[in-house]
Formats: sequence, C-alpha cells, structure tokens
Amino acid sequence: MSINQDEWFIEAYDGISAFGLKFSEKLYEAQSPFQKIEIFETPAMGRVLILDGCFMVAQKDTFIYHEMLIHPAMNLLANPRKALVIGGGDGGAVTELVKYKYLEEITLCEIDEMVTSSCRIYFPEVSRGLDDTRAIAAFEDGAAFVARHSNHFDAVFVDSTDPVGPGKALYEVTFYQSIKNSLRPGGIAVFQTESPIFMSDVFSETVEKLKSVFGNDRAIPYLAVIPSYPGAMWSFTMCFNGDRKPCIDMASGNENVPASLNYYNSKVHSAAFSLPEFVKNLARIVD
Ligand code: AG3
Repeated sequence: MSINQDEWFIEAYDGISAFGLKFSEKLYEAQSPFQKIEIFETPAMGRVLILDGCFMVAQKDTFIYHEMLIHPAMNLLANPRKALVIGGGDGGAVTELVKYKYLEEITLCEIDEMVTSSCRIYFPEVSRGLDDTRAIAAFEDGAAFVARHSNHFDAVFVDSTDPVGPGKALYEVTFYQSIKNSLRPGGIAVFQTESPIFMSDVFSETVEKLKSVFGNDRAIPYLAVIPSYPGAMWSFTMCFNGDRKPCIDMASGNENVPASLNYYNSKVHSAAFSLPEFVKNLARIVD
C-alpha cells in the first residue's frame, strides 16, 4: 500500500520511526507563541490534536491516558482536597478530576492558552471539566507557578509534552523539587514519563531524577497502552511526599473511584504497577 503524504499526518520520532493516520480533513492550524497546533479529523482514531508534530490527544484513546494519569493516585489518596494539573491544556486531566466530588480546588496551569481555547472548540467532551465551578485555569509557566506554592496540594499531575520546546522545563530537577515542596505531607505527584521503548533514555533519566528528589523507593513507574503515542507502551511515575503507599496490592485503596470509567479499575491498577523486567532495569528497580 502506498501512502499519499498529503492525506496523512505522520509523527516521526527521532527521524527513524513513525506513526501515522490518514485524515479526512484538517480542521485547525495555528502557530501559538509556544508551538504549532494542528487538529485533524481521522477515520481511524477520530479527531486528533497535534502539538509541534506530536500526537497529544486522539478521541479514540484519550480516555486511557487521562484515566491512567489521574485515577491510580486518586485511589491511593485519603481525603484529597486540592489538585493541580501542570500542562494538560486540553482539559482531559481536569475532566477526570472533577469526577471526585470531595475535591474542593482543581487548578490547571497551562503555558499555552491557545491549546485550551482550540480544544474547547474541537474537543468539548475532553475539556468540559474546565467548566466545573471548582476548576481554575492559570495560563502561565508551570515551573514558575509551582515554585510559588508550598505545602498546598494533595495531588499534582504533570501532563507534559516531550522534553523539547515548552515542555523542556518540566524535566528539570529544580522543577521536581518545587513539585515536592508544593505537596502537603502524604501528597502524591504523578508525571507522564514517556515511552520505555522509544524514549528509554528519557524514561530512565527522568525516573532517576525523581528518585533523587522524592527518595529511592518513592518514585514508582507504572504502564498503560496508548496506541497513538510512539511505542504505544507508555509510562507514568508516581511519587510520594512521605511514606510510600502499597501500589500493587490495593488494600489501602479508598474505593472512591468514580463508577463510569472506561479503562481504570482496581485490577488494572495492580497490573499497571507490575513491571516487565526491561522496564524494571531501565528504572533500576530491584524487588
Ligand atoms: N501528553 C503528552 C504525552 C506525550 C506524547 N508524545 C508524543 N506523541 N511524542 C498529552 C497531553 C494530553 N493531555
């Protein structure tokens, strides 16, 4: 089969691998002060949001990414009141958080307001959590924002892009220290930490940096399958400001997970933290 490049969007990774989707229409294209934003309609995955040439949201699998970013930590937290999402301008992470009625304050800190305004138009079902009365949006640099907060959040979710362009600052040790400092005792931070297959160096280095800040046994990676991201096997890393909770056995889970989810449940939770040998090696985890 031949591919007519005028009808396909292809994300090339490192110039040596690619994932592509045929599109029926290009709905939006803009250059924001930070990045190029594109939105396509595709027969295979529905609408897709592309930032600087990389898949961010695909209607067909976005629930997997956002549920797995948010619910594992929320299930482990006792009594969280305040949550922060850094990045995540599409609103998908906030939309998962508003499902927790006991959260009082849900802040989104996104550097690029144009991502949010375009997603509100083209992905209303993803961004609708932003309309919740508890949701507050701050359009500014996430590293600067978090550095101004201390002992404030119960949960922080870093929904970053790859470590290039505007996302680069979200992979620095000083940023990780500010995140730890912004957490209340017992708080949890979750970072999207890229593909252990195609971005194995970034994964490995990021987990190492997180361990150096949170403690060796307090930065725990877990996995989910996100078909529209390079390598599909995708990682997140959960970090504890205080004692590490038992991640795999759910004995301490608060059982408060919303009923209407499409991916996450307590067995998926345990499976996600059960790591393949090569991932344990990349994260230097010894059982
Ligand atoms: N967060 C971005 C994950 C990185 C994807 N990388 C890539 N396609 N090269 C997605 C934002 C969703 N809220």
